[in-house]
Amino acid sequence: MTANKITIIIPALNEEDGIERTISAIPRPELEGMGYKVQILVVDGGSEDSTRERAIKAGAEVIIEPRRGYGRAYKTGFAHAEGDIIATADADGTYPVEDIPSLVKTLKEENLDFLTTNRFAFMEKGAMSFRNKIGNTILYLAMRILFRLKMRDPESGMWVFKKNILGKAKLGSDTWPLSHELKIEACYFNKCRWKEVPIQYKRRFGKTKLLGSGWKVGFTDLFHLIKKRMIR
Ligand SMILES: Nc1nc2c(ncn2[C@@H]2O[C@H](COP(=O)(O)OP(=O)(O)OP(=O)(O)O)[C@@H](O)[C@H]2O)c(=O)[nH]1
Ligand SMILES: [Mg+2]
Repeated sequence: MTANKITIIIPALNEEDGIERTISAIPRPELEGMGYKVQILVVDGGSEDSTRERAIKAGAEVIIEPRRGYGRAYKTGFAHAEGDIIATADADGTYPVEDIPSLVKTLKEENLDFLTTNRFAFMEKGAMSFRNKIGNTILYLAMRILFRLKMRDPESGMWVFKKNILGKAKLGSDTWPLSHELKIEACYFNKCRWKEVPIQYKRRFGKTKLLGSGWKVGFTDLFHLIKKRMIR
């Protein structure tokens, strides 16, 4: 592990519409000015469009993870991350990657281990469907009841954290539940110092990569939360 290095992990599957804009919005000079070396790591799930070429052109390092799944992509990204701090975002332009420097400052100044984000704070109209808002609210209540974690947005995909928290995290999910599983592992089982901060959330570029119906994904997430409470 290198000191003062930040790795920004971006999972991507056929995101040629958003990948370049996402990478170029990362304020690399500002992070370097703060004393960080910057590794931008795109974990490509075998895209069949120009995602990889565009990511390289925009200055990212690309690794290919042909095994499908959002969680699988992150676990592979974690294994290749060189930084002592990790930040994450989707490749679709929805998350405010320009806020990474201020999020890193909050992590450091408040001596936190894990920082997660709340997309409901400043959400652009049309950025999340009504159905997904309902689903996410049910998951928020489940997280609160089952794990006593008051996180408004347990499925948010933008996190900034110290890499060393991964050492004790048992991450079983290869798919969407990885997002809340990481938070549960860090904040509930390993009692790390955490905070949820409000962010802007924008409409995505390109098509969603959620497979199947949103309800199916929601029920899988809820079932995973309940199972995680019973068996770790
Ligand atoms: N490597 C890899 N990346 C994936 C896979 N599935 C999704 N992704 C990426 O993970 C991120 C999250 O997927 P999204 O489709 O944006 O899911 P979401 O943010 O819940 O929903 P929308 O943004 O509203 O579509 C995106 O950058 C996807 O390209 C996969 O199987 N492999
Ligand atoms: Mg997205």
